[in-house]
Amino acid sequence: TGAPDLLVVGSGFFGLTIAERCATELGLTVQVIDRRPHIGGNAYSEADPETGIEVHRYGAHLFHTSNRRVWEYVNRFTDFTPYQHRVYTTFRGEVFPMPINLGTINQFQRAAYSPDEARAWVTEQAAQITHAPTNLEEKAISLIGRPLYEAFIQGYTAKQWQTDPRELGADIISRLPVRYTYDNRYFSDTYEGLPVDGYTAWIERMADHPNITVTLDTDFFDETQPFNKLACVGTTPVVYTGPVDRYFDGVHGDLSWRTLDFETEVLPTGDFQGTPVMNYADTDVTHTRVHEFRHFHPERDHPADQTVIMREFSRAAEADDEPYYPVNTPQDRERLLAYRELAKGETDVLFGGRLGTYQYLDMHMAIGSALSMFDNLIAPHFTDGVPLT
Ligand code: GDU
Repeated sequence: TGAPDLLVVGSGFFGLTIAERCATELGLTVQVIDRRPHIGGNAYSEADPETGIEVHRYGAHLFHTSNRRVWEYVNRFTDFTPYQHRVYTTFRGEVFPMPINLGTINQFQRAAYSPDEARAWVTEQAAQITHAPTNLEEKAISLIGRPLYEAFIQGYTAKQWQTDPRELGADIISRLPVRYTYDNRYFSDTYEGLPVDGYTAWIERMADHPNITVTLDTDFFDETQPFNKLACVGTTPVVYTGPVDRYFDGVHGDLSWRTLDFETEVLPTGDFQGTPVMNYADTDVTHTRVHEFRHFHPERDHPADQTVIMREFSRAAEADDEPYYPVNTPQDRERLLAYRELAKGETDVLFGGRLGTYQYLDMHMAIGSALSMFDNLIAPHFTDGVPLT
């Protein structure tokens, strides 16, 4: 016992990648703490007690990456199924494939456009944006034209972000491909799949090292708890993956986050919607999407006459809510710069992950960025004495 070589605050993918690399590659002792009663952050999943169906408690997590190093790294801890994500969206009582592809366009237009004809139609509809798009709305219209934007993006985005789409970054919509083929795969990455025995088994294997101790229900900001900020910063190197504004007590104002609410239901049918994720584009439907978990694992044995669905609702996060998505308005960006300055001055504390950097990182990006932090900052510090920060 005694002080660990490194304290990691947060047991999501970023924190556990750091912990695992430090323990395995450098032989360091690593203490990981998490405020929640379980490991894995928002990637946590568990079997529904009634049906045994794996439920992603914080919304569907689909693993995909084009980064070979990340893919090889994650394959140390789990095998992956050949799952490929596809999404459909309901708009005015009709189901369309998402992301927008030739099938979506032809169904929407009741047409049989060739790829070139579809492109010409969209270009015509997009012509009103003549300058470089600077926000989500302009970017979307420049990509797909106004009619498709109004049908599939505007309402959904209003429900998900409840922020004027002209205040949102263009990068949010650039996440979605637009294709002039009938390929309706959600992701365009080289590697994709779901962990064969679930997310929690994968995550537990990352933490399963004699040098790694994970302590749950432990809040870094609660001075009565072990490994709290006051006691550790300055004495133990820290990798902090919680919200960056929270670390500095909100001195530059709060950053805005979206949180999600979920309504989970077990239904007496073997198939509720015939697909893993159904989006709802209309604003009179208050949820953004419905997840039906059995469809993520068609290879598993599931009950023939029961299914688990989860309706997802989005709203602004308040102080006690789980932050999910950085909203990143111009005001947020200004505050973030101020927090980054403070973070730079924080000796022996590194900030990482979706919350610690206030960036919309997918799982593979969080893992990739943790591997880089390990290579560029942590390993040089512990092997060659280079200052950590
Ligand atoms: N969007 C729409 N309509 C849609 C889908 C998306 O307007 O039908 C817009 C929204 O503004 C949304 C943005 O496009 O915020 C990006 O869409 P994503 O699907 O990437 O948004 P999410 O972050 O909610 O997606 C999450 C994961 C994705 C993927 C997806 C699966 O972050 O990696 O797993 O769920 O359904």
